[in-house]
Amino acid sequence: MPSNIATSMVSTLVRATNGIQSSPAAVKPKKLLQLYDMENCPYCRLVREALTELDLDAEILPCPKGGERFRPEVVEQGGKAQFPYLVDPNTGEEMYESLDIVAYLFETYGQRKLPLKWRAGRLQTVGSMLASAARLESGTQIRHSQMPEFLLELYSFESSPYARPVRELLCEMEIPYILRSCGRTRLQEWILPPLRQALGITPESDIDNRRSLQQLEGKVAIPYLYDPNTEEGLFESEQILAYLQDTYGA
Ligand SMILES: N[C@@H](CCC(=O)N[C@@H](CS)C(=O)NCC(=O)O)C(=O)O
Repeated sequence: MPSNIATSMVSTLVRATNGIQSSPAAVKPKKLLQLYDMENCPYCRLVREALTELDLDAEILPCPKGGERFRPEVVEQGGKAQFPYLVDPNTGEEMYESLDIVAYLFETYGQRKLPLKWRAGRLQTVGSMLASAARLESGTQIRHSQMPEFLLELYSFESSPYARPVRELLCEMEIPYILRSCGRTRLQEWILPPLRQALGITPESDIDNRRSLQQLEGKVAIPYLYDPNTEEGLFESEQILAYLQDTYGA
């Protein structure tokens, strides 16, 4: 296993059951939520975990250290460079503070009681800091790139060890994208895609993005990147990383 995936797996294990399973929100936002985010920031991770758990999509606006594309927008709108920063065009809410954002998402869209683990939010923050430590500076430092014209789309769930390096690179390159949430809802989804294919298993899913991907590509494997600029659709983290560097690397 390449070391990149091994340390990503450590982050996944540290976060245990967080950011994997979905129980879709009662109400889905009409307009995409916007999240100003830094991939390996422990606070931003908590918000992305909640997005997976509520099955909410969002436009991710990457703000690595030294970033110039989206960081200034946060300072202008909110008054300081602090991440995560959520903008909800549906309600006009704009907010800092990861745990406030998580509570807001559960209340506004989940329309259910905040799960106990999120009420012990400080513990989640400590756990997320440990997960960040495993990835050192990955996904936090700027890497210059060309800006795509149209938003890329990444099918991902937060704790996927393979999707993480893709999100890190998108963040470093300051490439904005639509995060298509693809949490798991069925036991069969825990079987890795190659084995599923070998056994002829096609898991049912309650998740719209998983069902769309199955229809579009005939299988579900995470991560999956769709680039409307080139009309390329790619599975396999290694291939997606190479594609992003070749297509948008400065
Ligand atoms: N209490 C805040 C803490 C957020 C925070 O400290 N974020 C760091 C990144 S991990 C930050 O914005 N640092 C400033 C910067 O990166 O410029 C929360 O939970 O959202």
